[in-house]
Parts: sequence; structure tokens; C-alpha cells
Amino acid sequence: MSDVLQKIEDAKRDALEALAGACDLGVLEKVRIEFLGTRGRLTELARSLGSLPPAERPAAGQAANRAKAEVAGAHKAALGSLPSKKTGPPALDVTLPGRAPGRGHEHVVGRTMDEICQCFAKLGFSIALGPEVETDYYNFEALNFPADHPARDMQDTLFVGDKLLLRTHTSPVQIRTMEKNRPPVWIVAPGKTYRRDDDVTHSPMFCQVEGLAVDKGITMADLKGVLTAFAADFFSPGTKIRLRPSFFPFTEPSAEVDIACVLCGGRGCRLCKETGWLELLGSGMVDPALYGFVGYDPSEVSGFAFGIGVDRAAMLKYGISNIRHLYEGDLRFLRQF
Ligand code: 2NM
Repeated sequence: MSDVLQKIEDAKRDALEALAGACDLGVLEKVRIEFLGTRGRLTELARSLGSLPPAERPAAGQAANRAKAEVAGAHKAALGSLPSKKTGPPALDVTLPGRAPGRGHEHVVGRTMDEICQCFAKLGFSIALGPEVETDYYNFEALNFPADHPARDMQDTLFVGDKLLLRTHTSPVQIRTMEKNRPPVWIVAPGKTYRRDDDVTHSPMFCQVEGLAVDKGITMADLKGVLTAFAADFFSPGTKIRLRPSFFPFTEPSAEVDIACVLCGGRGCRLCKETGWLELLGSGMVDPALYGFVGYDPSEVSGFAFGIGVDRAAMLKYGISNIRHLYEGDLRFLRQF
């Protein structure tokens, strides 16, 4: 066989082989261009026949035309046998392994709330729970908030009706518990609370753990002793606390409780604004006026109460700088805990 006939035969064989292996439109089109396009192998061969001796031209020309027709036919057949849109989606492969659902874990705020409760459980406190939708009576009136207190305003509180509101603290749980039980009462009330606040340092929903101890002969020394034990357990042994005078409608006297700065240990740094102290919680001796609402005799019992912002406690314990991280649901942040 002459050299050019062999080349035609080789090109045809390569083309048919490539078409047999092509499984999508893109590959089929590439094969067509490679062999039958204007610069394709078979096209170029047919074009080159003009330079053959005249006697060889007819046979070579016929061979080239037959090869081109055969490859074009195979290309058309391959196109027809591709799965088209009309034949529907490819069959479902039921042998593929399933996708495992990702496993989550407790949120850092929920975990902190549990840790706080555990510290007080060890000191003899019970857990008390109550509704998140409250009445004005339990959320404000029975807690000694005067009628014109700004917290009772629509500005600060989320109302769900004329007299119903989302509790602004968990203190109503303490009133409900005292109504139902005689002293001694030693409880912590963990849960979600709501305020009409939403900025860089405030979330409209936040978590609190409030504590209450009412018994015969309770003094401020008990408050300080319990909170000192809490700070040592929740943060680290020997964590120092200090009390600063403050004001709350439901306690008298009232005190803000600070802990020695978790970053510098009290020497002064950027975190504690060079004071050596970080504000942790509010507290005080239960105002005797509250006992009138729950049928306790203020000449027989006394008590202390405190309120801990769980977000703040979590930020101090775990070194979180921005409260928004806690509520944005970014898994890259949450997976660290
Ligand atoms: C605080 C600060 C001080 C508090 C008072 C009571 C109640 F109802 F028993 F009197 N529960 N929680 C209290 C006292 C809460 O939060 C900053």
C-alpha cells in the first residue's frame, strides 16, 4: 500500500477509536474537529492528494472520501447514542455511600450557663425555672420597680400584649418561687431574657443566671462568701472579688461585684482599663419591701440576691472580645469551644 493510503487508514482507525470512547458532546466535537475540521487530519490528507503522481490520485481520492464518510457516519451515530435531555437524568446510583450528617455540640453560652449553675448547685442552691412571657406584676411590680421606672417603658421592654411582656430578667422566677415556698429558699434561676436593645454591646435576647437565698439571719457576709466561692470555682482558685456600692430597685443595699482582671491578675492592662478589676455581676440584700408581695415576714427572714450576665461571664472566662460572636452562629467561631 502506498504511503498516503496507509496514512488515511491510520487516521480513520484513530478517529473511530476516539469516537467509540467519547462519552459527552464536548469530546465528540473535539474528535470531529481533530479529524474532519478544516485543519483536521483527514481533511489535510485529502488536500495533499494534488501533489501525488496523476496515476495514484483516483484511488487515493476514493480512499480519502470513503474514510471521511465512514468517520462522519460514526460521529453521527455516537451523537445519537449520547443520553439526551429527553431521556431524563442519569440513573440514581444507589451504591454510593450516604452523606453523614454533621455532628453539632452545645453552644458556648449554654455551656457557660450550666457551669454557673453547677457552681451554685455545689453550694446547696436548687435550679428554678419560669415562663419567658411574663406579666407586668411579676417582672416589675412585685420586684419593687416604681410605676414610672424607665425599664417599664416600651423603649426598653418587649411587650407581647397590654400587660404581657418578654421577661427583662429572671427575677420573676424568684418571686414565683417565694410565693410557692416558705423559707429557707436557696435557688438559681437560669434562662433567656429580653430587652429592646440591639447594638455592638447588646443583644435583644441574652442569658442570665440569677440567685436568691432567703433564710433566718442571712447577712451581706453570706453574699460575699458565696460569691467568693463562685469566683474561685468558675474562674480559678483564689480569684479575688471586690464589692462596689450600686443601686437596684429590688435590693438594698446593692453592690456591683468585680473580679480581679483575668488578663493581668490585677496589675492593670488594656482589658481592665488599668483598674485591675472587671465588672462581673450585680447583687445586694433583698429589699424587705419584696417580702410583702410573697407573704414573708421581714422581721423573721433576710436574704441576698445576685444577677449574672452569662454572655459577659463566658467572654471573661473564654477570652471572647466581641459579644456579637456569641449570637452570629459562625461555625468557625463556635467550633473552638
Ligand atoms: C441583679 C442584681 C441584684 C435579683 C434580685 C432578685 C429577687 F427577685 F430575688 F429579688 N433576683 N435577682 C438581683 C439583685 C439581680 O441583677 C443584676
